[in-house]
Amino acid sequence: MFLELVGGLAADAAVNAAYENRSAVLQWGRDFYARCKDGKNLIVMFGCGGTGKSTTGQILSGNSAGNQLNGEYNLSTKMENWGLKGRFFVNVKIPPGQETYRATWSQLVREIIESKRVPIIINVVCWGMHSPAKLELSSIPEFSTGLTSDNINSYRSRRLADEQKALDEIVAHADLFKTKIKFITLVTKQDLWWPDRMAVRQHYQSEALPYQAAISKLRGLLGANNFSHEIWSVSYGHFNHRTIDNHQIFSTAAGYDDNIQNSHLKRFEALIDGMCE
Ligand SMILES: Nc1nc2c(ncn2[C@@H]2O[C@H](COP(=O)(O)OP(=O)(O)OP(=O)(O)O)[C@@H](O)[C@H]2O)c(=O)[nH]1
Ligand SMILES: [Mg+2]
Repeated sequence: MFLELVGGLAADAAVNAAYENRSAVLQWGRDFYARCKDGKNLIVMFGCGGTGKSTTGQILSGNSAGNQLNGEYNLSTKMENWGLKGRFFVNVKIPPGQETYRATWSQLVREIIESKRVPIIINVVCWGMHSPAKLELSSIPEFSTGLTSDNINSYRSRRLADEQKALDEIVAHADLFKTKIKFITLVTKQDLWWPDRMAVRQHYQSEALPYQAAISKLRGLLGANNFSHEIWSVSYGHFNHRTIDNHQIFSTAAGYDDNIQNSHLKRFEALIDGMCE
């Protein structure tokens, strides 16, 4: 789910020497889109609010004009559709993740079922480091007693539980899918959790824990021939997460640099490229 620091990364870093960060991320999206635009895929993204779906979608669809990658969180309230109106065959659909707006999820499941394209489902998670919507610290229940490391942990644990619930919702719809499903778990926000990456890997990859249990259930329901699962992680920048009254809940990790970021983006590109038909 991420590159080991020794060996491979240095090699990748050399390959990535030309990648200058922000514009490189956007260029990466444009390159991806240019290659995949004549394919037959429908890329759909699920996941909780504030995990990075819109950001991923804008980048993957090469649509960087409106996306300055400035770390601002404008939560989505409607389905976003980054396909260019029938001109291209890669269509990126992103329903909003906040629970109040999730009615569109069932609409999306219907579209997947009716689509003649091969669906790639990306479940976007971020180790519970969901962006706080534009809220003051005191209005977030976990922080009613202030910004302490215990409170940050409980904010994150609750969101990790929400990520699990969101995955369970997809699993609950599994019997409706009548097509092969390519499934990616994309863990965004490496820049925030990088020092804890072993714990992150454990959470999403351990067969003994609920995340993989749900993936196994999905595989069982769809049949191993109709389901593939890959897990990867990325970051789109170095964005601290703050409340509207400027309390910093999550900070970018010291030591997380552009080479790590670009190497992972490249591998993600290769992964999704390989899935696109
Ligand atoms: N630090 C960091 N922040 C990120 C990353 N990816 C996205 N973000 C930030 O996370 C916030 C939420 O991203 P969005 O893409 O809007 O999230 P979403 O999943 O579409 O959220 P909803 O629309 O509510 O469902 C934004 O402020 C992004 O800039 C990342 O890799 N690292
Ligand atoms: Mg969004």
